[in-house]
Amino acid sequence: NTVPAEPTTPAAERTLVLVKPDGVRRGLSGEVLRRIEAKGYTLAAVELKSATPELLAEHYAEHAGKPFYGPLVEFMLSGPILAVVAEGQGVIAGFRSLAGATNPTEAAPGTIRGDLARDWGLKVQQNLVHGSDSVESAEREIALWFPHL
Ligand code: IDP
Repeated sequence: NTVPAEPTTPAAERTLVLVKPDGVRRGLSGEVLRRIEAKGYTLAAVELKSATPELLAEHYAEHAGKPFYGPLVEFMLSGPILAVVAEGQGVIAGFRSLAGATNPTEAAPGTIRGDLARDWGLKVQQNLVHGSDSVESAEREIALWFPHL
């Protein structure tokens, strides 16, 4: 990466990225980290984790009661997850652009989901990654996945 002309602000924006169990299983963790770094964001924390039902209940509280909630939790418990804190100005929206649309069939080519995920005919979209959607969610989710940060 080219060094920016001016130093970036110290209190840069942060987001929580998860490489979901499908991504880790398919050996795509490195590819996701590569795209985050190639875009110019900084990796502030990277840790392989196992989710718990309690953690997921908090992480996905907004989806409780939706038809895909049960399958979503089951999927997120199906294997290790790579939890990442990425940092940089605009990283919350920027990572969501890198990730692409939630539905991998609709996600644009060039995006993580558009290039690397597909519809497997399952009850839950296995779309490789999660990225926080606002400053409030990012701070809440980082505290959940990285309580020591
Ligand atoms: P996002 O991950 O793109 O922010 P959310 O709406 O927060 O999307 O949904 C959380 C996750 O739940 C999605 O990434 C996907 O794995 C799953 N999901 C969301 N909507 C559906 C759906 O309509 N059918 C199946 N799975 C879904």
